[in-house]
Amino acid sequence: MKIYFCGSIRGGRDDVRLYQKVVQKLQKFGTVLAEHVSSDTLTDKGEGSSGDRVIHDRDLDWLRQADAVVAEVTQPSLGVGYELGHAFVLRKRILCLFRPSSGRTLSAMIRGAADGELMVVRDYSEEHLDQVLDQFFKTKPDEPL
Ligand code: 6K6
Repeated sequence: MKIYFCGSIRGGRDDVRLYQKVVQKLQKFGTVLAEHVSSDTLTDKGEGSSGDRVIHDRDLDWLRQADAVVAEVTQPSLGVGYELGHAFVLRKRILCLFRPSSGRTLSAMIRGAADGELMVVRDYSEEHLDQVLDQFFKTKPDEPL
């Protein structure tokens, strides 16, 4: 199973420690694409040796290859929203993880897209991460969560 992970880069790196935790836990379920999102050294400038076009094309290519997409959506990010829109149109299985304890309100365009089957939005707290991931990956797309 290939899992594409999305998390904020230029939207802000406040949650990078949590992204590392999510990516580490996702490795139990398959190969994680876009592991660099959890990189310690990557700042909110999101600069690498390659240009933005190369990053965009490579990430979309990985997204197309993925069987499932997991996004930590608490920190708002244009890039994550864009990736989720693509994943939705490609009919990928999507899990969006949102922490209400942040005091934020998730975009209606993400929460409103959830159907509980292909696109799932889970409000969670960090201590329940294992349960939320176990439940998503053990459930088949046509079984309600
Ligand atoms: C170089 C080395 C590591 O990272 C870089 C350069 N930046 C990016 N590399 C890879 N993916 C990126 C980069 N910038 C954005 N993305 C993609 O968009 C990721 O897959 C994230 O899920 C999402 C973050 O978007 P912004 O708008 O928060 O940057």
